[in-house]
Amino acid sequence: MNSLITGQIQTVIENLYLVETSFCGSPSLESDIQRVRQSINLVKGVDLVIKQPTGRFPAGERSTTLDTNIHQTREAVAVLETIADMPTLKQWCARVSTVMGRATQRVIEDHRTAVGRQIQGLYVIVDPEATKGRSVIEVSEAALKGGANVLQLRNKSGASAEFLKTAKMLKMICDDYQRLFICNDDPTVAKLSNASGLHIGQEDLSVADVRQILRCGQLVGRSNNSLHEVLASVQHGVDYVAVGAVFATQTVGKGNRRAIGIVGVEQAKATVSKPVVAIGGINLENAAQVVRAGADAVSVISAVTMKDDVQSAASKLSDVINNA
Ligand code: TZP
Ligand code: MG
Repeated sequence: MNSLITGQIQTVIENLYLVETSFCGSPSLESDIQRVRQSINLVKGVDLVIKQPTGRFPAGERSTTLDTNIHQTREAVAVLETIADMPTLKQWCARVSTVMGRATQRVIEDHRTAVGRQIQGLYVIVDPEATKGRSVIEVSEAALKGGANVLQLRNKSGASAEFLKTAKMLKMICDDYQRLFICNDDPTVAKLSNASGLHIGQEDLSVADVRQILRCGQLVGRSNNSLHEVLASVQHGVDYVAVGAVFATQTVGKGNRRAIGIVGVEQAKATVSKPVVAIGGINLENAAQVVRAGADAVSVISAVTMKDDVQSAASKLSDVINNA
């Protein structure tokens, strides 16, 4: 066997080993990687002494290292597939590719779960129709200063070029504050602005459709007005569920939205493991009971963006939410 092939196999094996030892909490994937790595010894004509790197990575570096090692494994396999002419070696490459596909999927899911954990506390939606004539940027920045953890841009009437421009600015501002920026409705704007996620409603494109447009690490959240809708959203693979209207509201044309009440929040929280965002008619007076009902995040429009002092309103509300 020529030394180029031997070298590539060695690279694949070493990277497989690093991927395997970096995966914690996924025993089945770990053992599948180990099996495919060890099975190189069964490939006819391959006779090499496998040197194994030793040691695990510090926890903090694990995810970036894992990404790199998966990428390097896939690249080395691609080279090997091109230069190897032995059928059994080609079959081994195909098995490595399959396992690395699963590893990639797992890394993406872990990443979205970690970002999803930041869907908590005060979640402010900024809609140019509900800012009392002030700019979306000004209102958003005040909400962030006041303690909003998540900011969503909602724009039902503006042109998409303007929507994208504002989304890009808000993403930069949210990055400065280390908060999540979520884009409403439009997966293309969410993708181009590199938003942390996209929020869709029941009548928007499906979760599967928007995932085809979004970057793989971006979250998808969806609005739900019943437990049935919540379950369907989770089934379709959303990263968080919004439930509401909790209380009746007149904001942004939601006057006809059925009020699900505190019990609707409790039911959602008891049923799903994804973060639950409560929305609709929530204010300083009722926010604590919404949190006690299990909401991970409390989403509001008028209780923050329609107030004269947006920062102070956000600050008081986030205090209530965080202390509930
Ligand atoms: N979805 C369900 S209720 C609602 C949306 C967008 C409006 C929330 O606004 P407010 O002022 O917090 O009740
Ligand atoms: Mg929508």
